[in-house]
Amino acid sequence: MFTDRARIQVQAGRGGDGALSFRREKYVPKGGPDGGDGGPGGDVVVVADPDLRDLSGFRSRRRFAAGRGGGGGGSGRHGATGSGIELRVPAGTQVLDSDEQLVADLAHAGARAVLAHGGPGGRGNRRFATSTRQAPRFAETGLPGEQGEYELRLKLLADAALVGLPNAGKSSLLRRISNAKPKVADYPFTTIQPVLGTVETDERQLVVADVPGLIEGASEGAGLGHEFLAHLERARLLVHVIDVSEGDPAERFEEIDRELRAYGNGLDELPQAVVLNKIDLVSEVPAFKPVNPRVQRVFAVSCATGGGVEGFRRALFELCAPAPEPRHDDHGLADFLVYRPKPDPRRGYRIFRTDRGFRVVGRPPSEEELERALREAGAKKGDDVEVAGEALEFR
Ligand SMILES: Nc1nc2c(ncn2[C@@H]2O[C@H](COP(=O)(O)OP(=O)(O)OP(=O)(O)O)[C@@H](O)[C@H]2O)c(=O)[nH]1
Ligand SMILES: [Mg+2]
Repeated sequence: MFTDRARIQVQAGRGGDGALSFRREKYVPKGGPDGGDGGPGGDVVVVADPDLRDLSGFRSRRRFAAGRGGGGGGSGRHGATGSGIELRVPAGTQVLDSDEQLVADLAHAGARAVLAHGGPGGRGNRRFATSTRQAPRFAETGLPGEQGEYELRLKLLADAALVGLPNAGKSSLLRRISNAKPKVADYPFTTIQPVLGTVETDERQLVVADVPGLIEGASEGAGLGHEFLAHLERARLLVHVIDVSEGDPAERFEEIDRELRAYGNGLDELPQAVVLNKIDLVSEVPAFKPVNPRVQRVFAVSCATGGGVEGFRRALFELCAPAPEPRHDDHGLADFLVYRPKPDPRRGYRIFRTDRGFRVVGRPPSEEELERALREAGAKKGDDVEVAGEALEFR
C-alpha cells in the first residue's frame, strides 16, 4: 500500500530544572549558591530522506515525544540536552497544521524543519545571586516543550508523470522505459496507486510516475484519479498517453486536458508530451495536431511491439531539462521552501518570586489571567514584576 498521508502528534521534551545548591567547602561555613541550569528539552524535527518512497512508516506509530532535559547540578553543572527525535519522511512531504496551513515543505532530500522546540531549561540558583540576596533559595523549573498535531502529505517528486484515460497503456509504457514493473491488464483502473520508475542513460536519471487513470470529472472527485492529481503538481513534464485504437486522439486528448485545467494548481501550465500508443492496432497512425500550445512533442509508439519507444525514451531527457540544484544554506543543508513556526497556545508559563517581586517566564495566555495568577501568588501593589525581560510595576 502506498501511503501519502499521515497524521502525527509531536511533543518536544521538557526543559530540565535548575538546581538549588550551595557550595560546600571545608572551613567555609556557608558557601555561595552554585546550582547549575537545567538542559533544554529535545526537539522534534522532520527530515527528508532520499531513500524513502512513501509515508507508510507512520501507519504503525503516530505519537512522537522527544526526551526531557537533564536537571542542573551542584558546582554549576549544566543539565544535559534532551534527546531529540528525527522523523524521516520522503522528499516531497509537506507538513500542515490543524488549520491546513503549510508549516514546512520538504521539497528535496536533506531539507529539515523543527516541528516542536524543546522547552528551555530552568536557571539554577547561582544565577539569582545579587548583592542584596546572596543565598537565593530558589531555582527555576524547566518549561514544557512545544506540542502539536500535524498532517504529513506527500506530493511525489517526479521529472515526468504519465497521465491518460484508463487502459491507455501508461503502465505498459513505464515497464518499457524504466526499471519499474507496474501491473498491466486489459481492464480499466489496473493501477490504483502511483508507481515511480527510474529511466537511465549513462549520465542522467529521470524519475517517471505512473498515476492511476483519469476519467471525466476526475477534477471533481470521479474515479481514482482525483486523489492522485495532487501528485502531478510537482512533475516537470506531463506525458499524456492516448490509445489510438479507441478513436479520434484529439477528443481523447481534450477529455483529459479539460480535467487538468479544471483541477488547476499549476497542472494547466506544465509542459506536455503526447504519446499516441497502440499503433500496432491501427493501419495508419491517425493525424493529431495539438491545439494546446503547451504540447511540446507528439510521439507514436507501440508498447506491445516496442516500436517508437526508444525514440520516446531518449527524447524524454531533452524534454526534462536537468533539475535545478537545490539551494543550500550555511549549514550545508538543503533548504526548504516555507517554514512558519506556530506558537502553541497551550504552552505553559511560570511565576517566580524574586528579591523585589516576581518574574514571569513563558507565555501567559492573557493579561487578565496573568494578573489573577500574580495576585494568587501574593503580588501586591507596587511589587516589581519582570515579564519577558521587562520590569513592570504591579498595580
Ligand atoms: N495491442 C496493444 N496493446 C497494448 C499496448 N499498450 C498497452 N496495451 C494493452 O492495453 C491494456 C492496458 O494497458 P495498461 O498499461 O495496463 O494501461 P494503463 O493506462 O496503465 O491502465 P490503468 O492502469 O487501468 O489506467 C493491457 O492489456 C496492455 O497489454 C500496445 O501498444 N498495443
Ligand atoms: Mg496502469
